[in-house]
Amino acid sequence: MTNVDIATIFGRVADLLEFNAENAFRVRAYRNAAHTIGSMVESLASINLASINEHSGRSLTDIDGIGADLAAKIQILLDTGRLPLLDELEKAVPSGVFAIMRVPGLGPKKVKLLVDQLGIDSLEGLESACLAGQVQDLKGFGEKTQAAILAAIPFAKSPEHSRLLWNDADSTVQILLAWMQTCPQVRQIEAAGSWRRGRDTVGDIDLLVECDGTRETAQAVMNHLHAWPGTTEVLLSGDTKTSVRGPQEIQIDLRVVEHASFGAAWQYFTGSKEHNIRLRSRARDRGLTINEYGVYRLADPGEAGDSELGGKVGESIAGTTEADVYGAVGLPWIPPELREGGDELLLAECGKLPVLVTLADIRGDLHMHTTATDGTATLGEMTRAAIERGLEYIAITDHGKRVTMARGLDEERLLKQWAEIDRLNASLAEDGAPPLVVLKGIEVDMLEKGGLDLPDDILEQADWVVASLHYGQSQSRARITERIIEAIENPHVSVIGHPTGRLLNRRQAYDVDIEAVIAAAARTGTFLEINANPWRLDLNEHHAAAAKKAGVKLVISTDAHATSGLDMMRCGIVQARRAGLEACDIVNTQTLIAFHRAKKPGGASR
Ligand code: DGT
Ligand code: CA
Ligand code: CA
Ligand code: ZN
Repeated sequence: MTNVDIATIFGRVADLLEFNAENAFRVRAYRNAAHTIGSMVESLASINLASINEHSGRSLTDIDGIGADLAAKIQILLDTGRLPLLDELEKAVPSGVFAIMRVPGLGPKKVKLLVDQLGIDSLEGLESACLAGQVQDLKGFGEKTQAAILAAIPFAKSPEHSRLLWNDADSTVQILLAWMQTCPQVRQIEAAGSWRRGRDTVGDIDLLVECDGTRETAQAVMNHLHAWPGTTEVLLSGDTKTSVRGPQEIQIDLRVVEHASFGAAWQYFTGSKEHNIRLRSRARDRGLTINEYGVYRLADPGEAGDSELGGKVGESIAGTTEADVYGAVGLPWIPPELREGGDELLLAECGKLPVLVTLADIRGDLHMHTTATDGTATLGEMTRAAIERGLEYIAITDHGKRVTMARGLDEERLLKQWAEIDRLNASLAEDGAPPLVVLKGIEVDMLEKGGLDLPDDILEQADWVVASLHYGQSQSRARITERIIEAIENPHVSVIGHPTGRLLNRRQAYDVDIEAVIAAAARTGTFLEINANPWRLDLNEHHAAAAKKAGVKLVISTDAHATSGLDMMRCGIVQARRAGLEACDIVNTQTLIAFHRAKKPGGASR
């Protein structure tokens, strides 16, 4: 059981408890636990092992939001791989319910109404009920909701839903690499495919192993994958290739290659397909051919057809490393995040590849929540966690008062929090230079009718103002764009949070003229956020690249709602790298002094 498996199971329990209208606190406990566990880097299995080992004081209950009851459930899951509570809940619920819950906007409560009142038990049933106009008559639905559901059904049915979030795939990749390294026949192992390119979602995991080239060792390597505790099914098993099903139904493809071909295979199976097509065409222009085994001189270049092995293949000139493969066609090595078939070959050719931002460049995190609103850790706990992660500054940005569900802060509570931050900074600075500075921030909401949910005379006292749009997401494109540009034009707003509102696999972006937003941000010196939450990754790589081109600076923020959420910074970094961003494009790579200087003049001066 990986963290992701356990988080998925707890999330399911929360959905089903809510579906059954059980106690709201119990629902929230499971949902929070799922959230925390899903974003933890350290595995629950290893914490559990450490706690069994007498020398260590650590235990599962040390984790935010995990009490004795949940810890016991985690232990059962780690021991048996099953949770009796979930089995029980699932038995009592019609099987189509889970598919219906995937429709954006249909939470467990609404699904319950559909099931009870209309007897709907599948997406198809839901579709015909919408077409027959039955759904709009249910309490809390209406004509608009019915139309929205109908429009969202293809989205719920789409194969995109079988794609894993990058962060989930990444957890599985890390565990797999560690497992495969325990196989004595493995000389080298790497992961390729969309995971390596850092796509926001991953269709399947591609692994590449080098061994000594005999049939027996290849078989031993593949058997080792079959014996992995995460493998649930062997889908295919050939001489040098095998596919299995792993956690969260993800398919894992493993190929065994020889030393001389490892770099070529790694390059080939990293893709993207478009990138490879362009690289091959470049090779052909030079009388070469590239395939997954290496780069070869074409014996008769004139006959090089369009096929991958077109032309007579001659002498091998590269294949052991990726750098050799690119070098053979006169290019420097290209970072995987850029290999999408855009202008990367051109940039590589003229020596203009960007020096992509890395996690080590990050000095601050400028979007996070505490127990004052919907976070699970206190101001002090978030601060300590940030210091442990080597950050130099953070901004506390709890919700403004519009977000009533999260007990959003009114003027009085916000000023109280800021006074607490002043005291905290003073105590951090007691023994000389403080390890970290806490900035007084707020995440204000752009109201449905326009304007923000806190007044300017409060915002002008903030060090940092994130403005986000959480409500009225189905308004027209013109209206939403207008609301966001109004916020951008407010001199106190430093940055627009998760500018398009998308939630991967769950909710499409709201309809917004992103070009107009970028232009307004450029005009006013307002920053745009790359929200690092694995569900959001918003701005996406295309928008972030467009923002850079327009001269807008970006901020990569975790939007952490728990201490473990701070570790999601790396997901945002991957997205920024896909956008071709360098450290100088990202505001929170700056020192605190430079950061204050870079901010919009309307912000508070210190
Ligand atoms: P995914 O798994 O859907 O998230 O995306 P990828 O990019 O990982 O795609 P996948 O797993 O089908 O294949 C991995 C890489 O292998 C892909 O990026 C490029 C390479 N590849 C696979 N099939 C072909 C092919 O038919 N032609 C070429 N040129 N490359 C291929
Ligand atoms: Ca793949
Ligand atoms: Ca694959
Ligand atoms: Zn937030």
